Amino acid sequence: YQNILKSVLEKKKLLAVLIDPDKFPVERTDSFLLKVNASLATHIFVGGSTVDDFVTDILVSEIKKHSNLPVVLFPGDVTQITNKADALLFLSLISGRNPEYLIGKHVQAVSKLKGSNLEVVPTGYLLIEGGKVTAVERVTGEKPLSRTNVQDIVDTACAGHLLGMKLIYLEAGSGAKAPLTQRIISEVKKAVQLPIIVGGGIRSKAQLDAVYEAGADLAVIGTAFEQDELFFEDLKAPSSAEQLLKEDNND
Ligand code: 1GP
Repeated sequence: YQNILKSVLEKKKLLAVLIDPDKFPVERTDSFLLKVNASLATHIFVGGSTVDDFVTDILVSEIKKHSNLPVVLFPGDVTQITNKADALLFLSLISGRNPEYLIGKHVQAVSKLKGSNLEVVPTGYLLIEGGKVTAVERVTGEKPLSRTNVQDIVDTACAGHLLGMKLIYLEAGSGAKAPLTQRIISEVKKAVQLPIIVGGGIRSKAQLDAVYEAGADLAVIGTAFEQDELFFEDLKAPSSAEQLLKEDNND
């Protein structure tokens, strides 16, 4: 969390590649992680809405063999908690009213977290209309917030802040038709003095830049990489020679 805060202060944008253990064949880890490591990615998020027991544990061990990026759990359920990751987004679905996803799963998680080294980061999670019914909606039974009622989104994020959440995650849902609008992101950013995570439906460099420009501190991309690894080419980290040239030009 301190690293995220530092990046926000330095105005450095962060990018998480989301790997869903339910969809990702573990044999692909090696080649996939080569591309992740050469890209602008700063974090690896691991999680999904429906994942079989122990699958996350095996996948995180494998990821750790092939990348030094921090691995952050983004769990759909308690079964996805593994001590092998670095941190856990302790997500509370504050856009919904289902007690299970506001506090119930968290109580269940406590026995799993005892003695664990995971850094637990309380995160206010807001599901917002993404143009289709998403897995989060199916699993939690919760309707997303309306895209057009921006004040409701802002008030929900502010309430999360007042409750002590350390991150706000604005979620359009995996595979959303379009990313969240710049207006939603910028209004939340203005109102809440916390790092803002934005995910769902980001499929191009232009969309990623728009999300950052609006105020997202950390963007999450899953589906676009799952469907086409060539997308990593658009998000390649500059080589050290290119980086030096850029810095010289800025001087
Ligand atoms: C989903 O925000 C993430 O929880 C990523 O969404 O799969 O659409 O990139 P995509």
